[in-house]
Amino acid sequence: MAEKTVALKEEFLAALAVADSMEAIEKLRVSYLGKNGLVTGLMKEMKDLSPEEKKTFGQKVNELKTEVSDALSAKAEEMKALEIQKEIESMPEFDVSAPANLARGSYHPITLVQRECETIFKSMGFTVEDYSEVVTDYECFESLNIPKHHPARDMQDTYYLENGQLLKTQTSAAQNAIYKKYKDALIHDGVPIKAIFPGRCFRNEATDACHENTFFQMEGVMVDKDISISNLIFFMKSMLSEVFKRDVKVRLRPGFFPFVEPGFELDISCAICGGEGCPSCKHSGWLELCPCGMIHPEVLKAGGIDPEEYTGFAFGLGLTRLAMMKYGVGDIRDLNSGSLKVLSQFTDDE
Ligand code: FA5
Repeated sequence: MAEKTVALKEEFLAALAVADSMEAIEKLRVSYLGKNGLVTGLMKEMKDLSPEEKKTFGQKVNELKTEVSDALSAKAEEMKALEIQKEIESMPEFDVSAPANLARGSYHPITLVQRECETIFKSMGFTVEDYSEVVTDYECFESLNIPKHHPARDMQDTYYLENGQLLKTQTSAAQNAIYKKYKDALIHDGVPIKAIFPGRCFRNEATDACHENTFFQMEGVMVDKDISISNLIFFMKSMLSEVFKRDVKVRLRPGFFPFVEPGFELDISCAICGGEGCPSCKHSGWLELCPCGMIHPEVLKAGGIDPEEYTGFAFGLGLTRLAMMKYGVGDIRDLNSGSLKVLSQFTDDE
């Protein structure tokens, strides 16, 4: 009879070794330890044995019962751990160090272009100035030779605050403050004024593919003795060639701005259509990008600088339009849309 328990144990261990699920283990438990199970069946066979044999065999069967039960429990634990492991492995990858479940952020294309221009101008000795978005009428117009009721104001309608201040229509609004900030160094130490001031501008006007009511400009001024139009053209061409990484086709045509004399419109060949004509360039093949000119004597005077002794140039680069040209954005409104689908395409690896 003892051999029977050994044989049954071997048979059970073989079956247990191939059991690969909780269900299979449960089936084994029922077929060995259940009411009609194989181990229980051995117990039933004891009734025909002598009392002595009953004792020895009973012990063996009890041992077998305990071994089977322990082995089943151990295998069930092992199987549970395996199933948990499988579940963990089937979960999506998780990186504890990753920031919240958000797509990677990116710089706005206007920020990218602005930084690029700043780097270029800094390398040419210009300082980068920051200036307020809310300005006075004097800063935005009067100091720029645009008195009240001057028709030039019609082209730059804006948003006025109740206290008479306004949202600046042009970065030129900072010119007067810059001249006053640096005039002493110019006059007493002979340090030329070379500054750029990027900023957000606002105009109350209808929007279309190349006009927004909120857009960015970057103003630049240089004042010293003997500054001429040649200096202006040199700086403009150097900057645009650096930004576009190629020789850029530009054209200068006369332009009127009360704060420069002479004044020019600097246009660049439309990069969207290659100069063929499209809605972005109003079908002209050219995009008005950077009005500029020689600073008007009245503007220098208002800044505390003697126009008999000093001359200078100023330009007002349309940063938003420059970003459109550089990145091939056909509609200016996409840049203010806040659409991540559009804006995330311009990420650089800074
Ligand atoms: C001016 O704002 C002058 N202050 C520029 C200037 C500075 C001239 C210094 C001379 C000397 P204008 O209104 O043309 O000029 O605007 C300058 C540039 O800003 C335009 O060429 C264009 O690129 C951009 N711009 C103007 N209005 C808008 C608009 N509504 N949406 C997008 N860009 C605009």
